[in-house]
Amino acid sequence: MVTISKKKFKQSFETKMYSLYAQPIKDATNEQLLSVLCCVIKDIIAKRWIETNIDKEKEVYYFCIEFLLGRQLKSNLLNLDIEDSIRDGLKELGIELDDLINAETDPALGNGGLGRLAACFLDSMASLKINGHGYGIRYQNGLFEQKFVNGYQVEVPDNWLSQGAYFWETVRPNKAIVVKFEGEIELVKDNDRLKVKHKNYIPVMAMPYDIPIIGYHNDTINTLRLWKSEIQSRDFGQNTSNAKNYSGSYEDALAYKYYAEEISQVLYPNDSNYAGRLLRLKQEYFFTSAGIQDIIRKYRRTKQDIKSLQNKVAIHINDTHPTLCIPELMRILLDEEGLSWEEAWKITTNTISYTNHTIMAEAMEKWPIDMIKTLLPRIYMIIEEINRRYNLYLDDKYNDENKKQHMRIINWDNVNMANLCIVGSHSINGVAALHTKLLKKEVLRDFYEDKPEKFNNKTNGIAHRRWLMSSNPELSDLITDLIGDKWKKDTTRLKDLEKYKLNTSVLNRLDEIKHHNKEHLADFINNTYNVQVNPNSIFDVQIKRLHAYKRQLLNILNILDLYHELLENPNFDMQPRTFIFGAKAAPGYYLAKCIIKFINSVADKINNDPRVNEKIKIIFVENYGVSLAEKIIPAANIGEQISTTTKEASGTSNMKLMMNGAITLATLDGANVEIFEQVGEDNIILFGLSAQQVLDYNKYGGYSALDLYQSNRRIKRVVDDLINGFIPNMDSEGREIYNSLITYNDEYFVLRDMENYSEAQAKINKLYQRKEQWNRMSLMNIANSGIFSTDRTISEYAKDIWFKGCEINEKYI
Ligand code: 26Q
Repeated sequence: MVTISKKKFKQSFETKMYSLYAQPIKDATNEQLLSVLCCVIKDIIAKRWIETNIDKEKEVYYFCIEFLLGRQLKSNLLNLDIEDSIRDGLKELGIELDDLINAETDPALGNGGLGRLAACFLDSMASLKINGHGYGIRYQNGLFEQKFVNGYQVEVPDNWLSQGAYFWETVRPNKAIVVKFEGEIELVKDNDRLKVKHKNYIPVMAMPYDIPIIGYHNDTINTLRLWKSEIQSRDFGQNTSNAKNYSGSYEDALAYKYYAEEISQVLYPNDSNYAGRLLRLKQEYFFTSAGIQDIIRKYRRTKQDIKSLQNKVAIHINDTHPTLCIPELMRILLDEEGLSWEEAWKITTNTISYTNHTIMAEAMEKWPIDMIKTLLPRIYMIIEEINRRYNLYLDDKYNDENKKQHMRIINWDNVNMANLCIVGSHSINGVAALHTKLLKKEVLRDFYEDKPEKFNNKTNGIAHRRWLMSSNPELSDLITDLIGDKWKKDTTRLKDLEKYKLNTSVLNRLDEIKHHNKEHLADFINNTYNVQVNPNSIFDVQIKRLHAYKRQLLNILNILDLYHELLENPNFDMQPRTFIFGAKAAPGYYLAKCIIKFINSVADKINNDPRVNEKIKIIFVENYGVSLAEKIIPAANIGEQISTTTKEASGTSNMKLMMNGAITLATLDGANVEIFEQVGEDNIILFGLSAQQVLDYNKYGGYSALDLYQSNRRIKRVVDDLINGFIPNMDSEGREIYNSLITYNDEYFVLRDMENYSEAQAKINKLYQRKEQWNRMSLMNIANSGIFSTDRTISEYAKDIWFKGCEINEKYI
């Protein structure tokens, strides 16, 4: 553990300020002060960062095309246990730590759940002392910044590097790697063997930028290595003699620069709809090839037999985006290490494991073979051979043509990436119990029946250090006052809180803290959006990407229904509510954007109607992301987890909200099922179709949205509002939503679940009035949230997947 005295800290801070900026502290901007502070912290950790890198045990490499880190300063200070001394030291220098915390950019190098999960995993791997490192892409532009203009989402490029640099990163030019695109493959005879020669390829340099990942109160400092794409410059001594020969013209040079730099320029802003864009495929190969080459280079330095790779290295691919790890590792083992196919295949499959994050067909990656063949000729040859051998296996084992079609890696001139992952890895996991069950029984049934031992569940989690300790310090302190601080390292201890469930003064304390958090959020909303909200109202929160299956539409239609009820009957018994939405839509997802416009328009109408103003407020926060989540979640009374059952693989905002004492209002989808199992039926509000009902409707039909609309007065009333001008300026967007519900028969069962949802909301209305019971539910949620720490998730990955059968596994049992 590091310690730093206040005196030493102040000295280092001043010295750094002079050497970096040659100016006195009093003249520095907050950004400059922050950069100095980051440098001082990096100095403090440098030695241990180096030491962690001297590998002693098996290492885990977590490949993910996005890492949604959030701000790092506060979380680093917490994990290093130096927040107090640094705060005091800064104060004596006339600097407020909180100003620097807020001056940090929030790197948005991810879309949502998947990228944030990857960030939580890094935190937990370091905190559990696992040598686990991340590999990803250093996008020049992260996820777009969202602005609302007349209620419409407008996307503004994110420019997180505008301060010139990211203060936590260290660039390592000596570790740059060349990634080869396009060109031709020649097989040359070399004695008895065929040697592979890649000619006329386009070399792109992958430049590593390392970010330290600091473990909680331990000496582990892992690395997140993000690759930036650059032109290959001659200085780096890698042999590229077969590279494409440019004529040397100015145009050529510019075209080449553009080709290289484009690759890490921007994060794709989709989180559910795969569009087969060439640039995306370049990104996928770029970071997987750089990462795999990096791993092998490091391994070679240990001088161990390449055949033992699996004993020293575990490679995890997060969803199918890094699938090309599989043929890339094969390529190196075959072409560079000279192994036989069988040897290479065994090492590859034993090293690689894969997580699936979705069952939605439209999100499944399928790449046209022509695209892969041209962009990655050698990789395509290897995929073809994997496919050929797998087809032999299938033909030998099965007669059912349909089944075999389904399982092929190359099918209809496309490479099915999920199938390649399943075949090329030793472990396939889903992200919540229900999701894994659906994979086994429905989506991947044929593969499961073929190799059941490969399949397993790893229910997601959240980093409780960020999502409770750091973002909700008051609650965190109360918990420690009540049960001591062992829960910080073992969150299952939160269960000890249950003994206070009848203790009125503890329940009141909990209520007070929630109220403080709500006041803070209300101030923020008032200052930022100029809307007054009442901290005594119920804060009802839905924060996640905007997608039809997540059903923000169900939420807003119900609000509209409440509005009508209130207008009809001003004495309608209703606890005041503040509905809070935060969501970005993929820029090309038109229906989602229409829903944003609709929510904003309804908000505009209701917030400005004095007849209901005391009862309902709607806030749609602009540019929802990690930093906003940290403000909103501690203040939530209700977490809306209302996806169409079967569609949400897990969800993770459900866990964050629960851990902060919100009551979950949910369908039995994703990890909501497990939340329900943890808290019991008294402490969660459920509604909606069951998974089986949804599966049956999808299989056999039997649902008519039109019938429902025609027969239910209240449903008809709100659906008509989409097109009758009741909500102003909604003409084409309202029609689009209306059509999705009525013309296209409500694919996500919004109307089908509407009545049931509204009953659940009415139940909440009643419950909230019994304050003590409500607070007890809140306490029970916190007390039973421990299992949802990523510390639990990661120790399961370690035990069952990465270190299975290894000596160090004992640590995780
Ligand atoms: C694919 C191809 C081309 C461009 C983009 C993509 C792409 C990018 C991101 C596809 C999907 C994603 C992200 C998916 C995601 O976030 N899934 C969520 O993962 C969470 C963590 O497991 C779950 O909790 C959510 O249920 C799941 O929706």
